[in-house]
Amino acid sequence: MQPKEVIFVDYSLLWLDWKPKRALPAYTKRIAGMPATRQGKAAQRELMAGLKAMGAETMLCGKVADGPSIKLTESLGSGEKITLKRSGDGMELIGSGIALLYGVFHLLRHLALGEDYPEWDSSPAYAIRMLDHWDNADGSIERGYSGRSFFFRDGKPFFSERTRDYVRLLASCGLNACCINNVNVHANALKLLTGSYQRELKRIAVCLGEYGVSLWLSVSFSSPIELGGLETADPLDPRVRQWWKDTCGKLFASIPNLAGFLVKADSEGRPGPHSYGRTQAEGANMLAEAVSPFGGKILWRCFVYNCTQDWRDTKTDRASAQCDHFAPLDGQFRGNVYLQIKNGPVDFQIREPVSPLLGHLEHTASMVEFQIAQEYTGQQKHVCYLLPMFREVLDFHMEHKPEHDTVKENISAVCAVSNTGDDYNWTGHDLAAANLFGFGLLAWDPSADPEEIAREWSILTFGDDPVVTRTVTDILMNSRRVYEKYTVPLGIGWMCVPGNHYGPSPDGYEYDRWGTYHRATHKEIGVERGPDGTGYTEQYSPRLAAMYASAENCPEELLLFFHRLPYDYRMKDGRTLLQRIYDDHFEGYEEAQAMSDAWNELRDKLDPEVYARVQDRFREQLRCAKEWRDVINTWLYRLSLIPDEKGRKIYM
Ligand code: GCV
Repeated sequence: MQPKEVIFVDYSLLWLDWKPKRALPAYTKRIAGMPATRQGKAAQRELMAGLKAMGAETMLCGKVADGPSIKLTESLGSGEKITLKRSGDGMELIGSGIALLYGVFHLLRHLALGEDYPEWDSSPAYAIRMLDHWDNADGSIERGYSGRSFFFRDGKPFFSERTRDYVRLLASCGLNACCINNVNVHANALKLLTGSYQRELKRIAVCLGEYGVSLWLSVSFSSPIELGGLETADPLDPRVRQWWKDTCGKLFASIPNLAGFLVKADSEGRPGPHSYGRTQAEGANMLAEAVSPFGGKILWRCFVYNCTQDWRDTKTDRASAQCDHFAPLDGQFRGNVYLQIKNGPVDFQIREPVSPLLGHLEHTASMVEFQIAQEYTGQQKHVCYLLPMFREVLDFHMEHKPEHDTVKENISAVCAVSNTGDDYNWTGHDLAAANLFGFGLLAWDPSADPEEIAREWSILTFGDDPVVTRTVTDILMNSRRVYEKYTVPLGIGWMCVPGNHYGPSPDGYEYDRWGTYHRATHKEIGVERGPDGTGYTEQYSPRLAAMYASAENCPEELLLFFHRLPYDYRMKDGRTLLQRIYDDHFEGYEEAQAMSDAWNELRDKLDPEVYARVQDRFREQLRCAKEWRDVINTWLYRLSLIPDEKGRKIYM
């Protein structure tokens, strides 16, 4: 007799690891309805498996059930809209196959949270809710902090059961698009466009499709040269246009569920239309035309700036670059181009103003790009829950129109740079999984409450002990402000170690080419961005421009983003600017200590391995927070020779 095969899953299932429930409503005993589509069938399978894991003795009943049941009513052609309604003593889910899947995950989540009849009538706010992987073909991940890629291995796309579980995780929080490779397209990844990896890509694509997740690829603008043997990638050259059309014809025919391309062009050394004297619109439109016969779309990144700036040049302001390049082109992009815009004007710092470009596109589809990979926010060694920041951005009024002028109403899609890898817990820090889960829920409903999301995530992940839930929710909700306090002050950003972006180095980027300067002297710090400075504030609507341009009216948390100020500048509460920075750093460290202590209190309430893993991360967070505190405070003291008013230790 063959030994029975045992399958070991060497990773956690995160919030999909349904816990047994003491009491479940009677309707969980029966599933009625017979979905016909692949996604509908996946919904039924997930429902069955989820209920069983919660301890229900569920059976499939065919079209109708005898007694209270969960009825899956598949209605074709209704998009992603889902209705969950109480029907007698049971529940009925009505929607297309994919909508049923979203509905099933909603039902399971709410049963796990203890709600008996979670009625829901919902459509997602955006048709594209996406994760962008910066995974390289060799399996490494640019800005990856949780292991290696599970999409690529040994230079090729790679499929495993983990791919399926990842896609389940995405669908369970409402995400429906995934770009699997890095926007910096290196040698091996170029070949994704050719027939070389068709079989592997197809497997991934089919698996994604079963859970309603479309596949996207990052492509290099100069592929016609690198792969096609042409001497140019000029978007107006007929040979280049034909090459893209032919390549797309073959690719879309062989990869089902391929939705389009993500493109980083003319950005940080990547090739793009500017090399040929063409505009960003001409570049994007050429690709848009090539994918259009297949219903494809082009996501065109707006991260275009001069990254070879001379630090002596005090006129060029990196923050202005995106608007300078893209605002004048509004209306010139084809209908299947989406401009992908980072949430802030610079680069995913812990505090930036909202990118003004998000208010300038009246006639062009746009999407906001967040980063849940914690590149500048503690690299998944520090806890930093980013949902409150994302909500601030989405709720921000751009004030160019009398109404419907918030970012969430202006954009057509959302994406985030993924924070996942092949670590056991997917995200390095166990608490970083809240960013993944939360981003999905917020992408579905941009009005979702970050605190409620944190609470739900905690219960689904750690169980429903109220002390654990309160503690974890508090840690998450405080974490961004704490991180901000002990790292970079008042919106000035950067000051991190060049290259890897972890830990303090206040002058690290100061004489470099990346355009991220603080220009601190013994008297003052910051770059003036009002009309008498770089003029960046003028990119906002008049009221916002005036508000940001005045140090007095500028929101204090952004004061040093917009202004160059003396250390003795008086803050609203009467403290000097410098004292506020000293205080923030001392307090930030203490508050990080308090978060770590709070976690330690949960020792007896959590799985010992999870507890220890997170405790380890807190140890590193505290070490690093102390480093930030002492380096920044000492550096400022050495420049200014102004001591801390409270006489705390600063090093000489
Ligand atoms: C993928 C920052 C990061 C880069 C990243 C780039 C981008 O500069 O440090 O690693 O490249 O942003 O968003 O394209």
